[in-house]
Amino acid sequence: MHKDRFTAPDYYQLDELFTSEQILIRNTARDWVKAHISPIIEKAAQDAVFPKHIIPELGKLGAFGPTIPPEYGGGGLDYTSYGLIMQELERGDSGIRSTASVQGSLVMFPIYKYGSEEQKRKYLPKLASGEWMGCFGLTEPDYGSDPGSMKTHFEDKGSYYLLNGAKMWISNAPFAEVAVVWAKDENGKIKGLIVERGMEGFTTPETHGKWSLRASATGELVFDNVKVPKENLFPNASGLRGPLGCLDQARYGIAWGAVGAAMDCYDSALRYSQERIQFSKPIASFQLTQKKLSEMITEITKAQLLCWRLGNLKNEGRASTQQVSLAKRNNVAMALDIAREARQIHGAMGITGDYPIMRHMMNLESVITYEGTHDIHLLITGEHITGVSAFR
Ligand code: TGC
Ligand code: FAD
Repeated sequence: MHKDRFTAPDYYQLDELFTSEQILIRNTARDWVKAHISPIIEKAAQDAVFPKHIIPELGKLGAFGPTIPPEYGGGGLDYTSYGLIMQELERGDSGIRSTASVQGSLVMFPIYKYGSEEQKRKYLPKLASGEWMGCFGLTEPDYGSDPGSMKTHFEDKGSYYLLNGAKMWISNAPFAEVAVVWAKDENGKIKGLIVERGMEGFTTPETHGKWSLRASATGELVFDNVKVPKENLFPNASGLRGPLGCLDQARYGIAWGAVGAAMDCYDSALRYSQERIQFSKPIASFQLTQKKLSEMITEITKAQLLCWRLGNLKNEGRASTQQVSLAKRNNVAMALDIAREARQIHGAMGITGDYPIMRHMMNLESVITYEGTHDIHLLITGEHITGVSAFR
């Protein structure tokens, strides 16, 4: 891969809207990505290997559970700082941001929000440092957009719960020590359980052959009569609102992360267009190239503003599920469009691993599907503005 010459676009001087602490956090993450992700990510993606050696470094960076209070090992940061970290990680690669999103928003957050004090003390510090990695099991082979119809279930056997079922498309599953699993009790109520690697009957086969998020490990969670200790049930989560509440956190991080991927594609396309000569001129001098680049920076700037405002609303505890949905949907689609246009500007070089474009583009095909598909988020907005649900 070419040397990472990334320069972040800031067309509307948005840096003036962040605090000096937020800028420091953002720049630390930016420098870390340049030093530790850019040199290795292309090979990791080509080889379809998650670079596990970065886990302790991500922990030290504070990428796992940035908003969790320090008494549990988290960073105690505000949501804008959290978003900026996700932006920088996804600038490096969506798979790296995914790993951090799952750990922080989908594993640490539910333990913090729904867990007992013992569960928090046992799991959160180790997850924050990366000593343990976690995964989040909601999706099943037959239930993706409709998680409320899940089949995975458990029975109360007196001294333990007996868990049966299967989850599919689970990020971090192949190596996670801890799985936050959503399953139905005997009354059909959705509850959350913490399942640990090593419990008899629990396996995590890896999903191979992905053309997307190749530097992130994805797998299944299979529960065959797994005896889960009673103390591993979340005492404070009941119904679909438990897992959906976690998704709001992760979707928020994705809205920021997608901006990072878009910025990387734009930055690369701008530089390439200034350096690539055709018809005796840089291709940046052609109107059609300028149209592409101008539209890219316009859309990136709008998405940056959306994130900044959403971050402030979240810091004030006022960001709604629907506002998060709108930002996730808009920003991921924006990033994917920009990746495709950037690929055009790079010509044939755009399909190679010498540039990050194709990797971002393929990654974003997962990002536009997971955490609620593009169309599901449209329907969430549609339901909110019309008052009528179009899901069923
Ligand atoms: P619905 O009837 O609308 O809601 C059921 C209950 O949940 C409440 N609720 C929420 N609560 C908290 N946060 C939210 N975002 C919530 N959305 C809804 C709702 O108020 C209700 O509560 P109650 O108490 O009245 O029961 O549910 P529905 O079955 O009609 O489904 C609605 C729909 C389609 C929007 C929802 O199910 C959905 O979001 N589907 C998409 C599924 C999804 O996003 N899956 C993601 C899996 S995890 C993942 O992809 C990780 S990728 C990680 C990575 O690598 O980065
Ligand atoms: P489906 O729900 O089958 O949808 C297929 C198509 O039908 C989509 O276009 C969808 O928009 C459309 N559709 C569905 N319902 C409607 C409707 N009512 N109206 C209109 N259109 C509709 N899940 C986890 O639980 N944990 C994870 O860690 C995780 N990681 C993932 C990592 C990767 C790389 C990927 C690709 C997925 C991951 N997922 C994870 C699963 C992800 O959340 C689901 O793929 C997603 O929710 C969509 O479900 P589905 O793939 O079953 O698609």
